[in-house]
Amino acid sequence: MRSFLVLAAGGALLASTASAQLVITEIMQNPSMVSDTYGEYFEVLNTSASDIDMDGYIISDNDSDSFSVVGPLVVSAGGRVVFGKNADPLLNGGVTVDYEFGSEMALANGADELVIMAADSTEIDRVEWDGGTLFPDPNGASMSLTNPAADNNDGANWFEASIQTYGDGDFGTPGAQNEDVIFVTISGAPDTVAVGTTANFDVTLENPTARALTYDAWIQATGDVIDQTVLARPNLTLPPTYSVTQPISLPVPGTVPTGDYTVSVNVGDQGPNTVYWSDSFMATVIP
Ligand SMILES: [Ca+2]
Ligand SMILES: [Ca+2]
Ligand SMILES: [Ca+2]
Ligand SMILES: [Ca+2]
Repeated sequence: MRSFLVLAAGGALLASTASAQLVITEIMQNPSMVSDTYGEYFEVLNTSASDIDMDGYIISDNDSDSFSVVGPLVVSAGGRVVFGKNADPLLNGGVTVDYEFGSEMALANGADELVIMAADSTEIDRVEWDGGTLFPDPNGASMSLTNPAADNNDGANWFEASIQTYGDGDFGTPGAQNEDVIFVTISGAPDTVAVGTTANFDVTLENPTARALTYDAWIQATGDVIDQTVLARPNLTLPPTYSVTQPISLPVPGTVPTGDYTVSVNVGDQGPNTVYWSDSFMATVIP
């Protein structure tokens, strides 16, 4: 079974970005399937633990583009909203837009800025991209922030989207987690394992994106009296568009209590035990 959990904005990140609250995480300044006057969008993530109503917030650039959000526009805790030039998915390349800004803002393909201010003009977030010097300079793909906790006004923390999750063919993830994703698939898992033998199965890890991804991988065995990591591979780097299948042989010594176990293959951040993607199977340990 292929499965992944979209949890990248989970507890660990929330804790480290308590003051950031709203973060610009994706900018489509240069769509190619439709004209820029229809297809531009940007995405805002709420990294706080509370819902935020952006009613009255001001979005601007450094010169003449500016609009005030006419709400309510509630960004749920850990959730995202998409601001788009045009809200009609039949015209904008298939983007689901939460808020249409229309002619009040344009996202230049070269250097331009996005600034979010609260209704009292307190600056909340700012991205100043540069048309390719430090930032990506895509055409038909969004600029995507690597990690909501990273400084999003540093071009090194942005990459060009390389997967297509919406609409007509441009690359981007409007309204969804930016594209870090690793598919975890277990195959050949046993239903029963006798003590004194090994549990044998295959684990396939696939990085479908166009850039290298580094996460911890570990295998967890959970039963009535046991919940422990049985194999760990910290800081595993998967190259771009890469898939690897690894045979696993877990010894089941005679000291292991018989009974039902869940064996999970997890990928994420092992320190706080944050699982981003996983697959699992159940097996019965028999005498
Ligand atoms: Ca364009
Ligand atoms: Ca602008
Ligand atoms: Ca543009
Ligand atoms: Ca996104």
